[in-house]
Amino acid sequence: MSTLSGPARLDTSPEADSSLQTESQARLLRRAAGVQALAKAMPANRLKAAEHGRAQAFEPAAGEQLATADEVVTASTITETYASHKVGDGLQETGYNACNESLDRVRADATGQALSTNQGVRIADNQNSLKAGLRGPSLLEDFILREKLTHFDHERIPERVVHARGSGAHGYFECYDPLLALTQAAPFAAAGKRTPVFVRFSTVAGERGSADTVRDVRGFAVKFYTEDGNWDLVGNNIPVFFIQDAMKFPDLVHALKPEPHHAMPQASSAHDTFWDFVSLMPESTHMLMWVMSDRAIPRSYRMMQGFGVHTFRLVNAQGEARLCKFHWTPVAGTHSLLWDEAVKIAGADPDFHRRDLWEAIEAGLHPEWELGLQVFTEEEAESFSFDVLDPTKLIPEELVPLQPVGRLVLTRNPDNFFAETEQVAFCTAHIIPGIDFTSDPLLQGRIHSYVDTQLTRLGGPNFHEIPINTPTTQVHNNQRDGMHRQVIARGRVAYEPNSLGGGCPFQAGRAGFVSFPEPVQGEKLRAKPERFAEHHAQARLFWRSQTVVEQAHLVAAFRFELSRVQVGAIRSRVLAQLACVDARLAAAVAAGLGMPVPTPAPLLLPADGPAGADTAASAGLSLMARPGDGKLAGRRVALLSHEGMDIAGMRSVHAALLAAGAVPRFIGRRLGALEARLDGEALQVEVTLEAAPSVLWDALVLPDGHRADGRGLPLECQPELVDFVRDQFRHCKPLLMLGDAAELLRAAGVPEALLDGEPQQGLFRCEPPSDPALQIDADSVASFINSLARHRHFEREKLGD
Ligand code: HDE
Repeated sequence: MSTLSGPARLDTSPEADSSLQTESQARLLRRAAGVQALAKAMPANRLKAAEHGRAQAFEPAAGEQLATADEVVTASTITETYASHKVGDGLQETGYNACNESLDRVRADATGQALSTNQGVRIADNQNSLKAGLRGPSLLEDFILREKLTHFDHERIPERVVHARGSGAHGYFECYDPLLALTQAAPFAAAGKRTPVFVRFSTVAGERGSADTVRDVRGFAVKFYTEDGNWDLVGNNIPVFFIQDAMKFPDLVHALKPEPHHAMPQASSAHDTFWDFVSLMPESTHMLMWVMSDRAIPRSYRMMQGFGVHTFRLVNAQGEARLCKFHWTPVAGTHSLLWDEAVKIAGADPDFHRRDLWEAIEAGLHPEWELGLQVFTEEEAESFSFDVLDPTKLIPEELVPLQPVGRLVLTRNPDNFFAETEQVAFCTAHIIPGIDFTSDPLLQGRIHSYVDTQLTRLGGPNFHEIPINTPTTQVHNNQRDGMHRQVIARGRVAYEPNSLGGGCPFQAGRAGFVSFPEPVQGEKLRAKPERFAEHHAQARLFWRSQTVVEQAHLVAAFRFELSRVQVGAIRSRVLAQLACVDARLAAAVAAGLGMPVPTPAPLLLPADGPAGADTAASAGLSLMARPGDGKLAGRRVALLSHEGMDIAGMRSVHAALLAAGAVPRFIGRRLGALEARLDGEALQVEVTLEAAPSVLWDALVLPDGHRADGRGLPLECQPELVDFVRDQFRHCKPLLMLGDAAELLRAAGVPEALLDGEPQQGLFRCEPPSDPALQIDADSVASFINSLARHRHFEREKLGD
């Protein structure tokens, strides 16, 4: 007791004055005795022996935990039962971390509340700084102004070095059937089990304020808050990557980002440094095919696939492992924009994808994906012509079919973009029992990089305590201190093993995360496996699996990007890579650039070597393979409205679209009521043509009625209307005419038949009922709705252009 204050023993003699023996002295002594007994019960570290030997890897021992019956015997302060409004009543459950409660613990609402400073002092005047006299200088002592400005000055944090632009939402993952034979991962434990998730979609290259619809890979990151801790599946909407080794990631990103001397171009790969790099990295060719395809300009986050990219490992409770690829398939189907549309949307609504996601969720149209697994053994992997550790390769579904295992549903928008979407920290190192890594050299580098980047971005090692990042399961360890620490850890024990804290927190042993004991052998060296040297077979597989329309878009995208490249030799080098993929592809791109097709690039593996693809074509690689559930959820339809139109007809189409789940809007030259012609009923125009130009709509309805607006100007003489219709048609969108709109269509250059003489698809005409009291032709409206569900009528495009 030489360093403890208080009495060394209680005086129990009859003559002792009990009033001098305070309750806390008694408690102090009781605890000293209890702690002594606790420490004595651990005469040695019994676990030490179990730290050694191979068996430890399979059956790690649980830590030793000593129970004490006396609640005074803790490693904490003796005074903790002192109660106040601030410190609480000290009666908190032992072994409990209050920071792991739901987000409600930090959700703030100001309804009915006055303004205050961050110290809780109520602010009398939020309009004026403190001045010496009405026209005098501001005073340094104005702590209210200074606090406000200081906080404002530091409001920004560094944006993500890649994937800076993104949008997130809450939801759940629901398991179809237990997968216990495959994995002990908590989300797959029982049929119908729901695990909360937070999902963030993103673009890669652009800065935080860049446009949503640029050509780019999209991030698809899912954080599962499981009872075994957080599991992050940090994937993309493309199943392969540009490079095979983490060593090349900074080079790739430096080549892709705006060029360092003049910081251009923003959010675009169409520039010299990107193509310089990738044309010297033939392993990028497969990913380039995906990025130049319409996958890189999705219509909506809700309409794109997601992939874990790397091969992961699933481990069951018996320690048996299988290899696995993760796939998210959108229930709404895979749909994309056209390039011309994407470029125009970037100006008309840079938040196009963010808005679409937010509005769908707010409207209760919960975006949904099905999770599918490709599960295979190490032996099966050996039989493939490519290496499953090579992230530039996918596994065709013909080789390993997709096994549907559950669904992801997004049901709730964040309360606050910064607190949740910006501060969420995804990390490939966040895995849980049942999931494990493979030695994919790209994945291995990522395991380091994601935690590391948060140290700068979120300001220190305690980013896991930011509410959106805290697991819903309990967190207890001996990590302490650091910037912005939130948890107030009780007591003096911050090490393990210990006896003073009864051994707690103790190592969990077999109940904790046990790494799969993958046999690893070999020399320490910097090189790649031989099979990584094949670079073109799966690029060819992708090309062959695309429809004619998709191939045409791919060629156009290569042409556009390379036409922005200023150094001819770089263009030529890309063509040499494409020539290794497919002669027709290379010739088409070369023709667009006015260049000859160069000699194919040298192959590292002989052409008669392993095919790399194991199949000639793979249907699932086409966007058209997944048209979706045919629902209109959130599809935007413009009902062009002008003075003198047949309002009743438009209203009935509006009602049918609403009933089908679409978002119909009356759009016109100006807002407000339209004068009614036939039924005398006024109709309100909700959106103006300039606020929401043609590209922001999935389909168009033209009304019946006067062919001129209120000013008497024929519709076909109004350039904005003509442009609107032309873009709808050019972007292959369905068009419904109530009555005759021949003049307007002619002015917009809409031909009556396709080039091959086939009738136009996606153009619907509906005769107005002879009696205005009758309903509009329901069949035509239904055909229009079906066509909208199908998304686009690509047969309108001049193929091969
Ligand atoms: Fe990332 N990546 N990445 N990445 N990545 C980041 O982490 C990195 C890679 C992906 O919504 C960063 O928190 C390295 C592949 C997504 O917050 C950073 C390598 C795939 C997101 C980082 C890769 C991805 C990121 C930037 C090669 C698809 C956004 C901010 C070894 C499977 C997550 C951050 C979100 C973000 C590093 C390659 C997907 C710097 C070193 C392959 C979806 O740590």
